[in-house]
Amino acid sequence: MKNLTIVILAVILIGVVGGFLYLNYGNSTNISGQAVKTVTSNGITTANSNNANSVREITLDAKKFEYTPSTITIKKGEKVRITINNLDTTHGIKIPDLGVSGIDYVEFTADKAGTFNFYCNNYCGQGHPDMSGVLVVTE
Ligand SMILES: [Cu+2]
Repeated sequence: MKNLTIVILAVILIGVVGGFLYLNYGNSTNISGQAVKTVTSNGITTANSNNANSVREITLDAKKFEYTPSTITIKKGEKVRITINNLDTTHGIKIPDLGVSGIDYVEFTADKAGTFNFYCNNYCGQGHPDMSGVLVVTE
C-alpha cells in the first residue's frame, strides 16, 4: 500500500512539472530573441504584432462617390494594405501626401504622423473629383 501511494505521488509530480514546462515552452522565445507568440488574457493566441512581416489588412468599400469607412486610423510605422472593394464601377485610391497610389490596393508604411486626405484615382463619373476620405496616422 505504501508503494502505491509513492507511485501515485510520483505520477502527480510528473504531471505538475510536465504541465509547468509545457506552458513555459508555449511562451518560449526564438533564437533572435523575439517572442514567437503572445497568449492574451482571454487565452487567444495571436501573432506577434511587432513582427516585421505582419501587414494590417484594411478593406474600403468604394462606390460613386464615397468610401466606407471614410476615415481610417493607422499607426506610424505600421505596415498596412488597403484593398478597394468596388461596389459599382472601378475606383482606386491615392494618398498624395504619402506618395501612395493604386487601383486594386495599396500597401505602404506611413513614415510620418498626421491627417492626410485620400482620393479616388480612377475616373468614375461626375462626382469623381469629390470622392475622398481621410487617413489619420497616429504617433
Ligand atoms: Cu473615381
